[in-house]
Amino acid sequence: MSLFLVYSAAMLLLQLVAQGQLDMEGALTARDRVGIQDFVLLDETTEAAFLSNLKKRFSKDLIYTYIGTLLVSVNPYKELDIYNKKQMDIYMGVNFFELPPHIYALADNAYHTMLTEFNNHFILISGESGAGKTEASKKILQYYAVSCPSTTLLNTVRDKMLMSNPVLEAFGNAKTLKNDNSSRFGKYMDIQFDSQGDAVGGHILNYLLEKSRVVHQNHGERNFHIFYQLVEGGSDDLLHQLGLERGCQHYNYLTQGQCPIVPSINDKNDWKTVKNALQIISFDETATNVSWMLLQMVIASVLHLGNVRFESDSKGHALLNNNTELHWLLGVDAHRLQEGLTFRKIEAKKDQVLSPFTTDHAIYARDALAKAIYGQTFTWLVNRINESMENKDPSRKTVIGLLDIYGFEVFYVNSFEQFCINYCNEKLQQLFIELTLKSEQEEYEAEGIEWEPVQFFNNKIICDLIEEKHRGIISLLDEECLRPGDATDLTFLERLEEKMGNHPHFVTHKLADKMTRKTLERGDFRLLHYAGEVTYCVVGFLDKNNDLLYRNIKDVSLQLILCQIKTCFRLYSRRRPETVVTQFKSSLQKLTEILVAKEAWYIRCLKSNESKQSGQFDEALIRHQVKYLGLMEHLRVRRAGFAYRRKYDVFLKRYKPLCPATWPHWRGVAADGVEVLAQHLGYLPDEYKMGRTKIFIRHPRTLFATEDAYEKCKHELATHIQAKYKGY
Ligand code: AOV
Ligand code: MG
Repeated sequence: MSLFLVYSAAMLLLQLVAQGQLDMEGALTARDRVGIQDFVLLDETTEAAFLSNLKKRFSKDLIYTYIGTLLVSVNPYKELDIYNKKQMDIYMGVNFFELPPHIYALADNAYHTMLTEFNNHFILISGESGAGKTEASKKILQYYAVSCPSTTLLNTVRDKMLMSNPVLEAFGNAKTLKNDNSSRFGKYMDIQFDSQGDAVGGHILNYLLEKSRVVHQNHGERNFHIFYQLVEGGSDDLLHQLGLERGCQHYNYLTQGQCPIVPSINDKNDWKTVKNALQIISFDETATNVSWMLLQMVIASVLHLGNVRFESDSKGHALLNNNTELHWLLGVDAHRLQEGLTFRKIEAKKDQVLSPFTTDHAIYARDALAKAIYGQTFTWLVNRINESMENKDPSRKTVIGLLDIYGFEVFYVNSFEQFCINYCNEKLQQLFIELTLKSEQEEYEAEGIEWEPVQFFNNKIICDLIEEKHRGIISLLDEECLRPGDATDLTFLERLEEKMGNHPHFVTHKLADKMTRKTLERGDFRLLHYAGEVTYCVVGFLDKNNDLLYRNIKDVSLQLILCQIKTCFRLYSRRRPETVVTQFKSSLQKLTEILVAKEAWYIRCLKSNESKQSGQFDEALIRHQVKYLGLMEHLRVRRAGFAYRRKYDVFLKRYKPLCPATWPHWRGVAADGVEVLAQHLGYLPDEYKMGRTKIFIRHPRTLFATEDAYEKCKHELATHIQAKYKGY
């Protein structure tokens, strides 16, 4: 009887929904007031309508809007009171479309799908620099750490996962012109869950840290936060112990950007946070104490190294100005380091010859050492964090991967670092296209479902231009790096011009005037990326890609602090190491493989304005992002198609209790069972399609009503059984 009531109610709901009488948005007035919460329900799919909806919502502090299950987020540049435990509780276990859009809804939906289907997921967060990716990834991690049920009393792994953020941000983020807390490394984090849904472990993969920042910062930018935190927040005793003076003005490596103080950053407080976080991350006190001391020594050593100065002798050879700084480089024989910084060791047969450096060479050697020390320390830190978050019981686990990388960026001068960062974004856009626009349409074709094809720009052509074997920019760069003799940044540029001159996405100074009417300097080339034009200056490309340390510096650095914290220098191997960009390329290839094996969720972050102001909706800027992120195409594909699809057997297995003919067993082919079920649930003919292997449902609300009916039915069944057996 009660089950019948549930069926009837569900069917009524379904019919109302299908007839459009029951709008998810509620009353029409509310819809006018706050805009539409899912773009799929927008009356027209024009860019103007899209932007107007986004703007309306933004003005009400509604920064989240869906396109089906994709979440669009607009950076509010102010704290909103929507990220607290109460909000988390509201979103826990509730159907996706039942509540206003929220990042917690997406996190929760991924989580519950993972639990019911026992499969792996990933959340791809994209958008340009300053759009809100890192903030989004932190919100998601907090959601899992705080609100998933916990079977253990001690939430140590969760705490460690949460605490990994401030630590890695201190060492891997910095103020840039785009973002006061810009990620200067890529991060992919697996959050591991056991079969009860308890978060039991985590693992981080890090991608290409922008090491050059350690020794050089552009005007208006800073070095990594941790340096400022130490010299501002470290105790007098500690600074004394490390031979440091308070205040960043004393350090060459901290003042090149001429903006050591940033109003939005409190280095002193952040230092405390990092210290506490490291304590939580450690396994045991003594181990951390040792490592924390070493970490501080490394930071201090880099600062001291930056203050090492050279002068020329009468022959133009480099001499150390004074060597007091060197004594602070812990564990190093000052004499050998001095030699390493001013001479190059050349091995001729069995003899070793010392060839003196010019001051330029010496500075180069010094900076190379500082970058290497810092880079290796960062890797070491990630490894330590991984050890501490390791899942002790790896049986039956599923994961949700969170990807937060550096966003697309264009500065006044763009160098090798921007080239790598923008290439990475180009790859992720390609992955998005492959997994959504392209595969969606291919799937309809494979399943024999009718649909309206949607045109979209495929950025594969740009990915190929950069990474194609033997022909792409990366290959040409590597060839120049490995070519003995007279290879320079300019010969690399010449090779590019020779080979790429006719490519529609490549512009050299020779062609620039004709194509874009913007002049290019001789040492520049321009790429027309999916997200816009970027002019790269080739100066430094070869050096940064080679990332070499002179041999005797390597010998010295082996003795150095790093040796004590047991990291080995990759550069120490006899074999010539792979170039930086080639390693990066293969790590991105591996990342793609990791991701495609999982079910995908997307968050597209939009930057609301360039001046980091709250309440400013820069329409032109947002239109540009909506365009290049392919949001309109995504919406059209969603509208032309079906929001939800499931294999027949999976669908039947879940919903068969909703229909007497399929419950408890359906004896025929799964597809037929699904058809019977759909008829019984009152799906209208236009609302669903039967493909070759899957059922396709047009609107999420149809599924949502079915899911509701299922939940009620489960509940009814349980109550019924309890009541029946109560007397026994
Ligand atoms: P990004 O990760 O996308 O840039 P962030 O996540 O660091 O950008 O966001 C930049 C700044 O915008 C933050 O420091 C906050 O001040 C603000 N912000 C972002 N999201 C929110 C939010 N949901 N609520 C309030 N403020 C927010 V980069 O790492 O540079 O690509 O490389
Ligand atoms: Mg970031």
